[in-house]
Amino acid sequence: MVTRRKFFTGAAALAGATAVSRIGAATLPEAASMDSAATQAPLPPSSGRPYNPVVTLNGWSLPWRMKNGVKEFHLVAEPVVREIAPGMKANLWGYNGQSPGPTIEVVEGDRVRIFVTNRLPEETSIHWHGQRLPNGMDGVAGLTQPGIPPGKTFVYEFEAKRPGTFMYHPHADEMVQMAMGMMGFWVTHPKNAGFMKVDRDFVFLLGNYDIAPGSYTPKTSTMLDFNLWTINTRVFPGVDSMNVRQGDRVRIRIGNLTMTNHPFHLHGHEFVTTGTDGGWLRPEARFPEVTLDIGVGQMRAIEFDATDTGDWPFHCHKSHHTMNAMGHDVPTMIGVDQKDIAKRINSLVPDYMAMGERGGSMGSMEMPLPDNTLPMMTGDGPFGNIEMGGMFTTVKIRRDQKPGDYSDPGWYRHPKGTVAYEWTGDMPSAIQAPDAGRQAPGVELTVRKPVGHNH
Ligand SMILES: [Cu+2]
Repeated sequence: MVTRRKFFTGAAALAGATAVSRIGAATLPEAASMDSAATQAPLPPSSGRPYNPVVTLNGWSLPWRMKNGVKEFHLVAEPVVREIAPGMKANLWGYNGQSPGPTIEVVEGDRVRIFVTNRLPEETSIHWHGQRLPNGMDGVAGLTQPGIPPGKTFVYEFEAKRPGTFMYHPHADEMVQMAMGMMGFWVTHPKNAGFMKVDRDFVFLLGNYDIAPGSYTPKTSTMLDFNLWTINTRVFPGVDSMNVRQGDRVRIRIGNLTMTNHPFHLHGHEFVTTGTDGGWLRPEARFPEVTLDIGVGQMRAIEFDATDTGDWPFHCHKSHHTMNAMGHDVPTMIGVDQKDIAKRINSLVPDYMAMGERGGSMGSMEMPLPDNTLPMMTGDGPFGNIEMGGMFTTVKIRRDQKPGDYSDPGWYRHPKGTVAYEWTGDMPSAIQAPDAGRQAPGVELTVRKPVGHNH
């Protein structure tokens, strides 16, 4: 829920007070704050032009106030504690209580004023990624403005000229501040609320973190070897499902603020890309597909008709990105006979667990975990372990999901005779193929797959 924040707390109070009094405290809009990582209901506009609000997966939209025809928002850059998934919390930097920060929703043509208060221990700025605006509002510290010093509040003001999908993030000590979780979503709705209207409009940002198992704070100098791949700073099974009604036109908007690309794959349906960083695609420029690669710094909007009921995965197709920490340096053991090996190693190393051939699968490992970390592939489903983590979620399509109801309907109940089943009849007595994992006699070959991301 949105909570009222006591504006002046702790050590930042004095520094904050100086900056605020210069503007005049009465003119600062309240900075709403969120204390939950759960998906919040869409926020319908309380004033101004009408629009169809979006739903931020495991996030929320920032309320505003209208002042003399200007939409005023208040973002507070500050340290936050974000629950990555039940069982793991991270010390991050974010906005208004969470990482990512709240989604900002405005309408094409709106005059927008954003107050940004810096409660971080270093300078920051906000870049409004993708917007047309005066150069001095672009938020690049050193180039278009001085950095916002700790304790100070800066004001950004521009007209939301182009409808579409945007992001915001710092352009000051960028590697550190983005590695710590500072980012947010921005949607500029079209002036005509009927333009490309959909029944459900979901948004989320892709993020990456390097948090060693058992620790709470990301390593900020990591360039490529991240171990947590997040959907709005959550990993599966902490990512909420997108719950829709059969027949709905569904839009999903994704922004990529990680350091690599993510091919997102939808099961059971084809989608079309309808929006890019630069705006909306005309119908004749769209083509159907089931996987879309989303590059670094890009935003995409996809749409599909939710025709078939079920629990349909929507996930990054890089298998290391549907995994949580710790799974990245495990050697390949397929083809290696590990009979008795666990027992023998266990006499030297307690808790050793064999993997692959005649060992365990990653999802079935029950290793003792340090505090504050997650199993790397997990998630209890109706048929067992889902063996996923990271950038994985589902679109749940139900015949009886009410319009406007975003609550989780639970697992899909399959109609009789529509689930893969075990063959119990006779097996053919064909000649057995050689055991796939074994080497043919006389061939000497040792293959060891490289481990990690950057070798
Ligand atoms: Cu990915």
